[in-house]
This record gives sequence, C-alpha cells and structure tokens, in this order.
Amino acid sequence: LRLVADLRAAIDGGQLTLAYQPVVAAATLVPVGLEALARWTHPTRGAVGPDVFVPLAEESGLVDALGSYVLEEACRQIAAWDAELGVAAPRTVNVNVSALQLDEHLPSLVATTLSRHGVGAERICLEVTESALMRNADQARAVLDQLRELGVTIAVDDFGTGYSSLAQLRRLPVDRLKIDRSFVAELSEGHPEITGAIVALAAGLGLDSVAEGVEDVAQVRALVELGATHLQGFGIARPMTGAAATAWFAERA
Ligand code: G
Ligand code: G
Ligand code: MN
Ligand code: NA
Repeated sequence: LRLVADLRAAIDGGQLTLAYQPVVAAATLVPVGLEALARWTHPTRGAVGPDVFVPLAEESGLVDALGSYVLEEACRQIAAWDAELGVAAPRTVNVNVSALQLDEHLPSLVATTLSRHGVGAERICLEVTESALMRNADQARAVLDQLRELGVTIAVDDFGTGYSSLAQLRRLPVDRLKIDRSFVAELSEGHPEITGAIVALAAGLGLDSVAEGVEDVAQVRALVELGATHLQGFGIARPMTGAAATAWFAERA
C-alpha cells in the first residue's frame, strides 16, 4: 500500500509533528501540562489524522516506529521547554500509547528515551485507552506496574466508551481517568449523570478525573461543581505547535 510506505517515510524522515493541547486544573484553571497529539501532513493528500494513521501503523507493523518517534519528540520538547522556560515549563506531557505498544518492550523504551534527554519520569503521563487495558488486563497490569516503578503516571483515555470491568479498574495501577468528550457534551443537554458518576468513581479510587472536549464556560462551571480535577478542550485551548505552546505557558507563568 502506498500510504503505508509514505507513513514509514514520514516517520523515518521526521515529517510527523506533535501538536500540544493544554490541560488545566479545574478549580483554578492553572495549566499543569499538555497532551501530545501526532500530526501528519502528507505531501499530496494534505493533513492525515491520527484516527487514520494510527490504525494504519497498527495494521502494518509500524506501531513501534511510530510510538518511539512520538515519545522521542515529546522528551525532546520537554527538555527544550525546561531550557527555555525553567520553572514555567509544563509539568507533564501526556503521550498516547497504542494498544499494541502495551507490552514488555514499553518500559525499557520509556526509560532509555527519558534518560537520553535527561527528562524525569514524573514529566510523562502515558495515555492508554480503556479498551487496550481491558483487552488483556493481566499483561496490562504487569506492564503498567513496571512503568509506574519508573515514575511515569498513567491515564485511562476515552474512559466510559470501552467496556470496562470496574473490578479490573480497581486493580490497575493508574493515576487518572480521562472522561470521554461525548459525556462532557451531554452536560450541555442537561445530562450530567455519566460525567458525575465517572468523577465520583475517580475520586473514590483516589484518581484524578480529566474532562476532555470542554468547549464552553457552562461546561467549565458544571465540571467544577461536579468536582472534576482537570479540564482539557477547545474552550480552554486548542492543540497548538510546540512553539505556540512555549508562548502560551510563558504568558501564564
Ligand atoms: O488529535 P485527534 O483528535 O485527531 O486524535 C484522534 C485520536 O488519535 C485520539 O484518540 C488520540 O488519542 C489519537 N492519537 C493522537 N496522537 C496519537 C499518538 O501519538 N499515538 C497514538 N497511539 N494515538 C494518538
Ligand atoms: O482520544 P483522545 O482524547 O486522545 O482525543 C484527543 C482529540 O480530541 C484530539 O485530536 C483533539 O483534536 C480533539 N479535541 C480536543 N479538544 C476538543 C474539543 O473541545 N472538542 C472536540 N470536538 N474535539 C476536541
Ligand atoms: Mn488521548
Ligand atoms: Na478521549
């Protein structure tokens, strides 16, 4: 397939970029970090989204190449922010991890990439989807235990959309639940029930709850009232280039 060859070339040639979307504390709107989102501008097709190229990478054996590229780029950017912003640098960068990356190779990849850039493990939060975790919960737990031992934190992405075993969730070493944006959108239709239940579940388990897809002030108010700990979405800030994120954090420090 042509697109697979192009994706491989883009990874090898450094043509994938990361966009960064801020995450803020809900109570104060103080920025705490960002989520890194992979972006690809294809030479003739234009923008190809990760919803297309991540599954393509998964089907064609490019997951490891893509995953190490993204981690490498995120760590390079953290080191650059530290040099430029000092204490105003973002605390954590969330890196999305494909289900297929969740194996025994991941902890050593993370450890070597962090140390190559002199970045502390506490600066990285790995986002793993609920369905990836539940697919093979025993293997997931073993891998996450090792990652946690390194000092990285773990977020469950798209929480509530997969099919989660609550019994498994309690046993998984995770730090935050990301409330899928479909539930946040329901806040605007007078339906806070699911978001409220996820926030309460997170609080009960001692986890942070990060609302995704926050688009307006009414949603911010509702989420603060429900007790969500963190907010992310176009209404807070859109995904932006690394350079724009430097300016965004410098302005708010
Ligand atoms: O940024 P956007 O809304 O287009 O992202 C679409 C989907 O792609 C989201 O589910 C997001 O988590 C995923 N995604 C974005 N960047 C990466 C990445 O670097 N690796 C993986 N595995 N998924 C990503
Ligand atoms: O699955 P994941 O949470 O990683 O998806 C992140 C994706 O959600 C990003 O590609 C980003 O572009 C998109 N996104 C971020 N904020 C918003 C928002 O407020 N509204 C909508 N519709 N999409 C958003
Ligand atoms: Mn994500
Ligand atoms: Na999500």
